[in-house]
Amino acid sequence: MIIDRAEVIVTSPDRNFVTLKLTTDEGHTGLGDATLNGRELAVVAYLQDHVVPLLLGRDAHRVEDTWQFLYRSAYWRRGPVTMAAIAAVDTALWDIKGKAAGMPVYQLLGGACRSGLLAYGHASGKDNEELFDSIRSHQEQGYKAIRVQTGVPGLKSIYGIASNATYEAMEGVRYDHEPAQRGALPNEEDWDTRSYLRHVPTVFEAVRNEFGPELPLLHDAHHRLTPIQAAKLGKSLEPFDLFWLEDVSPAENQEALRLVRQHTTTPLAIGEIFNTVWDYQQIIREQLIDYVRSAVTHTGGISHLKKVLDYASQYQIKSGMHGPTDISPVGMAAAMHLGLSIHNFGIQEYMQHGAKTDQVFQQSFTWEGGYLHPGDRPGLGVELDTDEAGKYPYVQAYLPYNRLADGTVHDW
Ligand code: EZ4
Ligand code: CO
Repeated sequence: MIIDRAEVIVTSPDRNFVTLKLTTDEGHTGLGDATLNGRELAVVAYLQDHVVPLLLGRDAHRVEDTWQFLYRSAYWRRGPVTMAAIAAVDTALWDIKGKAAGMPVYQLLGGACRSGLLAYGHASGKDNEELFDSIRSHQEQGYKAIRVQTGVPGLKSIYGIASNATYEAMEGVRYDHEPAQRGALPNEEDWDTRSYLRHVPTVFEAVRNEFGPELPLLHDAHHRLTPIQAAKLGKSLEPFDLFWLEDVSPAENQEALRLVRQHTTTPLAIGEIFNTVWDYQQIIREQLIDYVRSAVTHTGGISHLKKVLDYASQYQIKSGMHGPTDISPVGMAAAMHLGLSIHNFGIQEYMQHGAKTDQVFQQSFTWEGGYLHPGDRPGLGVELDTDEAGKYPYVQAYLPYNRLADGTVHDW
């Protein structure tokens, strides 16, 4: 079975998505997600100019060999652009293999280890009152685990608060769960670590008082703290029994987490911006984290993320795959097939896509009682409607960035 067509499809129904579509001489098609939020066109060029010409004529069944060929023959290894491009090829080949075998991808990965995937959603509010409403509305939608983000007194606009979102979809509809803003320049947000560290524990105390001890709660510090500040936050949140605390410090400094770990038993999740097992080598080996946050889309595809998670499993570290709106329905499906088939699944992030996105991508997954399942269609279970996709051309969009009160650029 030979790859005889490879197309890179860019569409922006509610936000930008980059999708690789491979077609074989036997007529099977496969999809892979290559969306890199705010830098989408770099991956398009990498795929179109340098990868597509190498795929034509290759044996579509050789998933691992194609991965190794693309990774090693480039000579320049790793990095988000390269690894998103390789991920898209890998995912599309798994999709094709599933269709050729007449089986959903999770069956090819060893079969289901559970009946569904516990998922968490994003509740947020400018203040506690708005937050509580958002938590209740997530519970009504079935969510059994909830991420909590709030505004901080004195700061105008910070990451993760839906009601602050200024993102306008093409027809003027606010798209709540989306930090990227359409426009020629990134938005500027503000940040003050001391106010944040004082405020967050009061929010979790209020949430526990209102919702009780059972509800699994998560929080994302989004890379903004130094190691000692991160340690302090983990310690101050211990009474509120978090499911995890995410991205407490800029994760490229793997050793920083040793210091955090010495001070707190709050479980740590990291890795949404990582792209290979090498980014995790030390923190897995030294057991400095509890959850691996990588998405299939940004970590070399199903083949490579499975290796990361198998390695993590030796240390009782579990999956917590990234699932924001910038992971396309194809990337989400890939995550669900992988999550269903590994033993060390932890939790899946699940933010719902917009209605137009769901028209462009026809999907087979189910969402019931707080659990996701990828469905049983052969392959990934996602098809892309190219006519629908064609209605929504790429729109420039950037993630915001932070400045401190004195004007210094800070981690966003
Ligand atoms: O900021 O996906 O845990 N989720 C996150 C996300 C990221 C965006 C960046 O594109 O941190 O909201
Ligand atoms: Co995050």
